Amino acid sequence: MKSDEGNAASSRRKFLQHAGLAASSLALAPLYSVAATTSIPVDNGERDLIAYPQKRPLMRITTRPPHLETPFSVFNEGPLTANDAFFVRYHLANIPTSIDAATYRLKIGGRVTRELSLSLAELKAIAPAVEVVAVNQCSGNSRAFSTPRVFGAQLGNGSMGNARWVGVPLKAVLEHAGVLTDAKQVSFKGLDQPVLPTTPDFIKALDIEHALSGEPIIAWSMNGADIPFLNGYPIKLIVPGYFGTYWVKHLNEIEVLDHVYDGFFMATAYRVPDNDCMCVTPGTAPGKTRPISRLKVRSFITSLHDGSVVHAGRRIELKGIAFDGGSGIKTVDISADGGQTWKSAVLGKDLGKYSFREWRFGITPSRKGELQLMVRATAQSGEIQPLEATWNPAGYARNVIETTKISVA
Ligand SMILES: Nc1nc2c(c(=O)[nH]1)N[C@H]1C(S)=C(S)[C@@H](COP(=O)(O)O)O[C@H]1N2
Ligand SMILES: [Mo]
Repeated sequence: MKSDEGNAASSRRKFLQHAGLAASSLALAPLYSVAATTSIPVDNGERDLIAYPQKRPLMRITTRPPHLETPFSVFNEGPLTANDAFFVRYHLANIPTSIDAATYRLKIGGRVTRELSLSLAELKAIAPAVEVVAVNQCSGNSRAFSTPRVFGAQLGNGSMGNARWVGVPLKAVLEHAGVLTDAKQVSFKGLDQPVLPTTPDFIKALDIEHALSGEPIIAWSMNGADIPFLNGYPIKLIVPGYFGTYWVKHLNEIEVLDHVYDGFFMATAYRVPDNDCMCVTPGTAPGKTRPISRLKVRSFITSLHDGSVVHAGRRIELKGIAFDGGSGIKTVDISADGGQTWKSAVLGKDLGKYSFREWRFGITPSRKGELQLMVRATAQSGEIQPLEATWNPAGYARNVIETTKISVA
């Protein structure tokens, strides 16, 4: 909330110092060489842990552009994901390496009564700041577990995170510009650019009703600090309940359109089968598709992982997280018998319907040997996680009930 331009400028300097880059550099050099490696439980699941500016060592998926996943143990640290541990995803290799907060402008144009070019100070003055705790999850989170396997970045479960965002409602900014009555959609673009002219630019769009709903916000603060450079400094579109693909980083152009935006990242990419499960028979192609939208309900055990060892007769407290697309979490249930019987976990503090919800569950394993623990969340909307994984060609929106296999010694 206090991120005035002085802070912003110092954050820019810090970024450059840490990066050891001149402002003209194109590629973002990692700070350290490979610190260590870790792995996710799939073939070719080894991942280097690399520290980028403002980030602790994260799992590298790609280098150019940087694509980093959060090591899963981070989600046991608390319901908010620390800024230095938050995952990073870009599509275009030409990402900014230096941003000057003093000259930064957000342009609003298209079907509006007056075009705007707002400085950060003007943006912040448009309306009182609002705050939301919301999960940013990549559509392809957990894609590596799709069977049959699918193309695309082989993501484990670390392309998600939960943060407290502060900004102004998108609605207030659009109303300031004056939306014309023929408006149908609003498009959003950030500072990053394709390297080749043939590569489509990363532009996303929301329906005008959604854009004016008061829900999406243009944020400048993440967990009480400036948004880290790689997460979209100085401003990012926050679309609570929606997949991360709409959360445009380094947001600098908003356009109100009198038609449905038909660029590559809406019309071709980030689409799901047009049905409730967003799924098709594994290995087949969908007929009709639609743009991906709301998150599906999910839950994870965070306090134990596959291979953890516990002791027979000794009580353990399981801990984890659950979230959905914005109705809020109703119940989290645990099964220790392959899904035949379920017992309710105790829900932690409610940080809002778009947030991770922590849960806890006490259990005393009695028999030695392997123990499979399953976790299942039910949303306030009634949506519940499926026992069998659903499938679609892009591996989007995975939300099968997770099973953690531990050893009782
Ligand atoms: N400018 C810009 N914004 C972007 C993207 C991008 O490539 N460029 N990728 C989107 C996708 S697909 C995801 S999952 C989120 C990731 O946000 P993060 O890098 O802050 O974790 O950013 C979104 N916003
Ligand atoms: Mo994504």
